[in-house]
Amino acid sequence: MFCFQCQEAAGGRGCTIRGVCGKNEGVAKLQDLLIYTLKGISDVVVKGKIKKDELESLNPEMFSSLFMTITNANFDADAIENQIKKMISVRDRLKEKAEAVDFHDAATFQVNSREEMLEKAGTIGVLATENEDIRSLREMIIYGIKGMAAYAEHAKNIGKEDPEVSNFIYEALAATLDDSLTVDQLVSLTLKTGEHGVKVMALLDEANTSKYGNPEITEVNIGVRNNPAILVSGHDLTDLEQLLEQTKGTGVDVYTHGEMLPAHYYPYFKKYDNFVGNYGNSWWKQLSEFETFNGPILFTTNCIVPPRNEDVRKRIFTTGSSGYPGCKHIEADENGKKDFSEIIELAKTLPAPAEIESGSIVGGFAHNQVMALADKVVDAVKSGAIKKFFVMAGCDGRMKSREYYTEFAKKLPSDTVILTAGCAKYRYNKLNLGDIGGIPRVLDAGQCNDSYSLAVIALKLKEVFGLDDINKLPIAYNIAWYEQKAVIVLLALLYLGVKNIHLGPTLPSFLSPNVAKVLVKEFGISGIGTVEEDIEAFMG
Ligand code: SF4
Ligand code: SF3
Repeated sequence: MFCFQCQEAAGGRGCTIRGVCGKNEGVAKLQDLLIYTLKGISDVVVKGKIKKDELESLNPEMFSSLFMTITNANFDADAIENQIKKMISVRDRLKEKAEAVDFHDAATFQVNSREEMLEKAGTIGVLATENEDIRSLREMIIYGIKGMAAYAEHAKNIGKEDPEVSNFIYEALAATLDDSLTVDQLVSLTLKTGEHGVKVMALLDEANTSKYGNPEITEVNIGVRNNPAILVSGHDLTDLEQLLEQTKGTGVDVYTHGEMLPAHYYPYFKKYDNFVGNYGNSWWKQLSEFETFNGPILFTTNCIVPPRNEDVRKRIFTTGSSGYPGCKHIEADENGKKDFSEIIELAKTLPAPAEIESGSIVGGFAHNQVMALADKVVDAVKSGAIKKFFVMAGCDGRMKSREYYTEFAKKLPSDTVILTAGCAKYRYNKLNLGDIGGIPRVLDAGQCNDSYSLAVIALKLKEVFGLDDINKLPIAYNIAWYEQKAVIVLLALLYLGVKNIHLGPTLPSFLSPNVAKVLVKEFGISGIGTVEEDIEAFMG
């Protein structure tokens, strides 16, 4: 196996024996083959000039296949094998409708058993592209596409689609098979990926807010009540909605974990009085936090940490693109309905969660809420009460070096405000950093996809201050990344023209030295240094 798609890639180079994430060689190879199959489908769609309406039923399968290969989303070899088989048969049916052309091997290969799949996978992985710059760009595009597909899937679950996004996914995946493309062409495709990243985040924002209302300032309880309860993790709000509907009046409470925290900011979910609060912290703390939670856990997406404790494993359920061997997977019916009764029944037999924290945290600063405070914010900037905003969106992770972000937040001058989104926030959202004239110093917009809100806020401020360049705003970007959704967020920011982003805790292993040079030269991207030096440089 060879995988270097996330920030925790072994030795900063790539995982070769087993993933640091816990992914074993078989799963890694099957994921590679699934991606290869999707490239083959894209080859058929693009070269075979498949009509757009043929793609309607294919799009959601593409999204969920891509999503299954995101870091920490799906560890279930059987589920991935089944998806490969399904996508190969989809591919072959599609070929019958295609105008006859020469298709790539990805569109024609056949495998009849797990063994044949693993053998084939050994020949088509990341390292099959020999030129390291081409490999770097191809992979960066593919990782961006994975993040894009995840967001497209959430939007689709709410009934929103953007054909430009789905069409681009085929176009870009097919391009990663094209040996005639030059480095320059792939660089421009990378930016085009960012352009579609903006589109998909806008789409998901529209989907979420049209269905669940605009996030608003909300105090979220981080303590517990004395009822049996279910913990829901991941990013999918439609799963949460169904779970809340089904637990209503059952005496079973629902808590969020990790990236589901921002669900509390939406007006729609406030009507459920069994929707109690957020339990615990970011994804990587789940091993201990699931133990003390006591009740069942529902994963709607990444990030899953392989459970070590048998008792906890028995309480874990997955749905959507997530999966873990030995954990029950809840499928949707043809109308998207999911039956969570087994989880609810299990919850009733288990003790209430043990308290690990108490009090509350505040969030809900997505674009609409911040715009409602715009006068206040603009005045604070004009009067000098706020000197600078720091966008510290992105992911959290296990590495010790991420303590940098807590220290950074603590040491920032008191006339600065942190704008955050994604699970990166857990590094500083409980520090009590105070407020500036009633504006909290940590403004959480929501999930990683709500980084879109931070971009909207920046563009709005640019307008208000009458600036011709987004980079003239008093906003600095110090972003933490882990998995591929952060890749699409980053590419989206680059597309929007944001310069001088600091990216940490380490730069991606998938950047070849030459590709890294392009990012430094064209966009001013850099890594992180020490907290003191970085703050000085940012404030100077
Ligand atoms: Fe390694 Fe990350 Fe790939 Fe897992 S996803 S195998 S940790 S590079
Ligand atoms: Fe977090 Fe996995 Fe990236 Fe969605 S939940 S930001 S790491």
